[in-house]
Order: sequence, then C-alpha cells, then structure tokens
Amino acid sequence: MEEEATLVIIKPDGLKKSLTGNVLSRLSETKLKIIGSKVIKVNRDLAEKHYSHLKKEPFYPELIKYITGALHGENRVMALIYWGKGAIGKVREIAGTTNPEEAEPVSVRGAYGRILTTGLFENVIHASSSPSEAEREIKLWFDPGEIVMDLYPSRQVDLNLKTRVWQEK
Ligand code: IDP
Ligand code: MG
Repeated sequence: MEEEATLVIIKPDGLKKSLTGNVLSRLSETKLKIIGSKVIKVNRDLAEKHYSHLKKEPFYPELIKYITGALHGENRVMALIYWGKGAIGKVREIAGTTNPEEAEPVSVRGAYGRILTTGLFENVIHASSSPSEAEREIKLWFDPGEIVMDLYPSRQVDLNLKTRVWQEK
C-alpha cells in the first residue's frame, strides 16, 4: 500500500450537530496521521471550485448552498489532511458510500447522514476519492505552510501583500 494524503471536510451539518468529536474518533481508528487541520468559512468561490466536476448535476445548486452553510446557518467547516498507507481507501470506508441511506449503518454517513426533501444527500463528511482528486483538493484548501510535511513541490515567492497581525496592547 502506498503512503498517500487525503482531504477530509466535516461539512456544516457535522459542525451544527456537534459531530466533530465523533467523526475524529472514528477516523482515528485508521491510525493515519493528521498533517493539517483548520476551521474555515467556505465562500462561494471555494465551494464552486471544490465541486466543479458536479456543475451539471441537478442537485448542484443545493450542494453549493449546503457546503457554504446556507442550509444550516453555519458556514464553518473543518478541513483535515490525513496521511499514511492507503489513506484514501481507509477514510472512504469509515465515511461510507455517498448516499446515506445505502451507507453501512456503522459508517459516518450511515450513522449520521440523511436525505433532504430536496433530494440532496446531507452526509456529514467529504473524503477524497483518488490520489489525483486528493492532490487537487488539498492544494485548493491548504497552503504549503499549513501542512507539516512537504506533500507536493512548492516554491518560495516574495509577496508584497497586506496581512493581518495581532494588535499590540
Ligand atoms: P462523494 O462525496 O461520496 O465523493 P460525490 O459524487 O463527489 O460524492 O458528490 C459530492 C456530494 O454531492 C456528496 O457527498 C453529496 O453530498 C452530494 N451528492 C452526490 N450525489 C448526489 C445525488 O445523487 N443526489 C443528491 N446529492 C448528491
Ligand atoms: Mg467526491
């Protein structure tokens, strides 16, 4: 088994329902390493880039509302990178299949997911499904400096940009 990285997102329903602890406990069964994590607000641009491959699906508008938090009054998500042997498959197994009704009852999606009346699968977590998808998604959600490993080649640039620092007392 190859060592690889995978992106996990605990979606707005997971945070709204206070499921972060449960999800992290389940994922710790994999013995994979967390090499990056953060809580962020998902704006429309990030949501559309993340789900660009689903743009033509009938559920796409609802999906964008879901991941940006518009369905839950909760625009935070928790993003994590797990690293280790067979990480992608191991995390997908604990996540369960996309449709929560068909997912193993003991999987995260089987236990905590539901199908909304609009037909959208509200399934608590996202997990990358292939190495190329993982790379695309990790690069979209994280900057190199936010990961405790040199996962992919990066380069140093000199930027003259405004950033926020703590105010002195
Ligand atoms: P995945 O999250 O299991 O990789 P994708 O096909 O990448 O599944 O779809 C992304 C998300 O879009 C799903 O997690 C789910 O929330 C939603 N979704 C996917 N397929 C359907 C569908 O057929 N009906 C309703 N929602 C769907
Ligand atoms: Mg997917």
